[in-house]
Amino acid sequence: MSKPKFYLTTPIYYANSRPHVGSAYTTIVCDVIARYKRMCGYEVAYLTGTDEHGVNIERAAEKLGVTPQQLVDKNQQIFRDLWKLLGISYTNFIRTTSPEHERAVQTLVRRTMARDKDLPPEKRSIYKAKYEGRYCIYDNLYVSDTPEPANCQICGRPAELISEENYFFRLKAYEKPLLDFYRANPQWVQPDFRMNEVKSFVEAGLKDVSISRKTIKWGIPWPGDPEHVFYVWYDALTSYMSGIGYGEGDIESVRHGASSASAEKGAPSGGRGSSPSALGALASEGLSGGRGFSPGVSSDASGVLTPEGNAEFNKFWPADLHMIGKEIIRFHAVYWPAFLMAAGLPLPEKIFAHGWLLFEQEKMSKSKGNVAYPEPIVKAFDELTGAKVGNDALRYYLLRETVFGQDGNFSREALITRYNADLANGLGNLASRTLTMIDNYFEGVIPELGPANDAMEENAAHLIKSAITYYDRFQFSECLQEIWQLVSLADFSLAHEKPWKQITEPNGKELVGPLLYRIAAAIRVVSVLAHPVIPDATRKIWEQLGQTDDLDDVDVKQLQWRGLIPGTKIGKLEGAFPRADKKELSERIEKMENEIRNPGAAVEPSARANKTDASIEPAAASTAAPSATAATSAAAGAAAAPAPANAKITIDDFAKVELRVGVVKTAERIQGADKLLKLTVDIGDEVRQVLAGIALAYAPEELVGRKVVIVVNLAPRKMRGIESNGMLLAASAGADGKPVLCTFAEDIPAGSKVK
Ligand code: ME8
Repeated sequence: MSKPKFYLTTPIYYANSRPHVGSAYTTIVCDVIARYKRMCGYEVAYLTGTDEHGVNIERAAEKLGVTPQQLVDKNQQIFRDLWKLLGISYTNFIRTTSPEHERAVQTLVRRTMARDKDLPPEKRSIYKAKYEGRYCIYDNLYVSDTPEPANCQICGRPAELISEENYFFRLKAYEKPLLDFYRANPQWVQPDFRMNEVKSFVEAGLKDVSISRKTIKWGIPWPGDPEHVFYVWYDALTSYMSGIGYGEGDIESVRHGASSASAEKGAPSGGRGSSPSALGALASEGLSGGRGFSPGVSSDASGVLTPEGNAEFNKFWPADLHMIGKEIIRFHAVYWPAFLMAAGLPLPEKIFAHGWLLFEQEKMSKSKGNVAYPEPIVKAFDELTGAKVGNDALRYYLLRETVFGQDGNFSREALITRYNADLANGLGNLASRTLTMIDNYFEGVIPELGPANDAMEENAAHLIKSAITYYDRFQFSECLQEIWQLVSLADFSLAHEKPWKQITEPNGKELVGPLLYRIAAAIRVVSVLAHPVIPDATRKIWEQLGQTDDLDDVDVKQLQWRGLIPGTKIGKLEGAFPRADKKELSERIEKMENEIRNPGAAVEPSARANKTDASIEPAAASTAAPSATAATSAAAGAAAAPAPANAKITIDDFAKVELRVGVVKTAERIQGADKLLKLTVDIGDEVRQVLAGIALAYAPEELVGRKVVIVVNLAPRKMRGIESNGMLLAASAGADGKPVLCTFAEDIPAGSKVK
């Protein structure tokens, strides 16, 4: 019998920089769902990928002096490498610069235009017109549709003025079909409160959106009008289809405008999925919700969803789940269904918009630079514990700590605490003690349970059910709490019944055998239930319990506490989760993170403390640096080593450094760091925290109100666990390199550019 299908996607991540813990979060969550669904008997397609077009990619490449293609080629590999390190079981990876994707985007727009070709121009979904408005290049967001200055509502930065002729999508015409659709599918967006937000947004009125650009060169050419390239969201969203083979079928049918007719042919009955053109239908039939655009169309043996898709596409589309962060809900729950309605294609089954991981109360984000990276966490855990536990540690922490859907804080300390408490002292310790006793007292053979009617069995049965319900609802934290109840229960039994004492009694084996069976059976249940979240350790424990089936394929819905067969020989014993030293591990992670932020410049945190300020930290060093050259080279990211005194840089090199006038608002000493001061500096549009190695030359009080020169585009970094976000410029005088701050004799406002 063929398996039911389940198709889920992560967002297609921007390839302008490397992934951070935020991007890993969504990918890990999707991996947990994919693994869980496989254990429920589904055939899973799991798509992730990289979004490789757009201005932010062009800019990032320009800054680095490479072509956009070189940049995305390099970065997409970093994403893939990370997913490998994190054991992500994706099945498809789409790059938006791939020829398959380019073909798919062009096919989708052709299909849409072909369906409209008999409609009057004012009814067509796609048309050409002049666009003028403000656009945030960092978040790829239309901030306003008027030319007046405006700041981006996501990142707060000033948006750029855009004025050009574009292709537009007539989103306004989809207000009613969308609202009808939401009404007919009230749980389409999850959590529920996000569905309400989406509804209110559409109810407030939609505007048509531009879906092409003339000024941008880095994008997919518009079919038949190559001066235009696709605007990132039409391009990016289509990756959910190109990633599983849309555009790899009969493209000629679209090219010749025959797609609607042929697509209609195979549409499943009930008119779902391949309805007539949305606008045509709107105009002529007064189309309403529940008809035409419902999610849930799956291809059957005879059904061909669309001739432009290959067999994989026809099998897996529509997606069962688009998992995204809350900031891109509008694109997924408003634009995307409208684009699909216009193309007459079925809509995804569900969109889940989760909350943000915050770092020091702010959204972790590449553009703000306040990010934690997954690689140092995984590698430092593995190195310091001598076991492959880092991946599970990170996955467990991310799913256990935050109520899924809401925002949550990320903290390295909390991660290590959680690891030690729940994994090392919890499951790991329980498994290792139990298996060692079975090895010692029963020659490594699972003992009999005996005739006893067992409360543990009842508990386990109840818990299996509720864990499955939580998984089905994506309530991961609650699910893990539930599973760990069994760990606590088993722990309690051991502590209470003390098998190491009982075994010394004359009938010791009869007493201890059933107890160890009960606990081993509980551990087996935990291994299966927790497998989607901590795949590495559960596999290890599973094998140590002597289980031979592939854990990935165990049917979670058939799981039974008594599935552990007495007489089974246990495997080779090995601790699943060795304990981690918090301080040492935290320092190791920090050091590795600094190496990522400033390649080649990392110095052991402890070693740094022993050196002079000039070598403590690049940021502090610069204040005491011998010349401005050192500051600029560090700021340009060219490792911390100063350029040779006579080396020449180009004006473009210099232009990479953004210098501004700052006004010191507060200054204070840092306990235990004689030479460092912690300052807050007003740089015009924000107040930054900056650490500077000037404490021996300046008293904090004399700095408040003083104008300084600050490098504002230097990647933030931590010193003594405190973040420094910028660098003060100073000359250095005398043999001891005493820092003298750069300042201004004239009156000059904070935020003015220095060049
Ligand atoms: O938006 N907390 O790509 P992106 C939780 N290319 N999740 C986070 C996060 C955080 N601090 N930071 C990022 C794009 N994410 C587009 C998507 S889809 C067709 C195109 C996760 O690289 C979260 O899933 O900015 C968020 O939606 C996504 O990364 C944004 O990734």
